[in-house]
Amino acid sequence: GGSEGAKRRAGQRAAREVESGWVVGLGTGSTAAHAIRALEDADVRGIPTSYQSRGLAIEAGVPLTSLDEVEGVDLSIDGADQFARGSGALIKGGGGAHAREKIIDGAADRFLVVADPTKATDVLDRPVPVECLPDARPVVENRLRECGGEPDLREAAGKDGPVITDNGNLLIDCAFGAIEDPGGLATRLSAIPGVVEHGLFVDLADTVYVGIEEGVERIDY
Ligand code: DER
Repeated sequence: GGSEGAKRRAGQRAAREVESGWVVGLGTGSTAAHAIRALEDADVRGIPTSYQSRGLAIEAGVPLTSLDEVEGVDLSIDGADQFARGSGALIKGGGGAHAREKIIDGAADRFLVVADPTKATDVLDRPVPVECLPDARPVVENRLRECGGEPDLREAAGKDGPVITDNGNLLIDCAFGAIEDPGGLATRLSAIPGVVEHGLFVDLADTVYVGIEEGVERIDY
């Protein structure tokens, strides 16, 4: 979705918040990619959240590190599939990287979301990606239905069969319609045995940068 110019403006604006010597979480997706490229000459170490963001960081010459080599994460920059304007709650996982993203985004002192205007909404209503241990899929799908969802196994492109995540698990996109209580649903999804991680990011985003026609809108939470 969203125009590439809007994504670029949001990503580049977020990258300007990075200071020398910082450890930066490198989000996944086409919007976060602009932030990674903008860090090309910065004196930072990046922690990637996927093979995709790792490859982009290597291309950009951003030195890589990992959680067990640093004291903490100063800032994380990541995209979103949807964000609720009022609360800053997110749906992430369109790129299948939300398990590692939530670890890094949650560990960061500040978590900046970068988005184009198509991601903004009043009420989250996109399907929620759920990463699931492969053998648990039947029981996870049943529990997702009990939560009022319609589970849909994410089929791969360029490979027969389902998508396999960077962690070796399956992805289930679960439609719930309008999600009036993201926090309550997030708690229920986290309690399902076999669920590795879901794409509801509640109370995590500190700032959202939205690339708009004439610049970048900043929303602080
Ligand atoms: O997977 C994710 O959560 C990504 O951040 C993502 O879905 C946003 O991707 P985009 O910036 O390419 O729209």
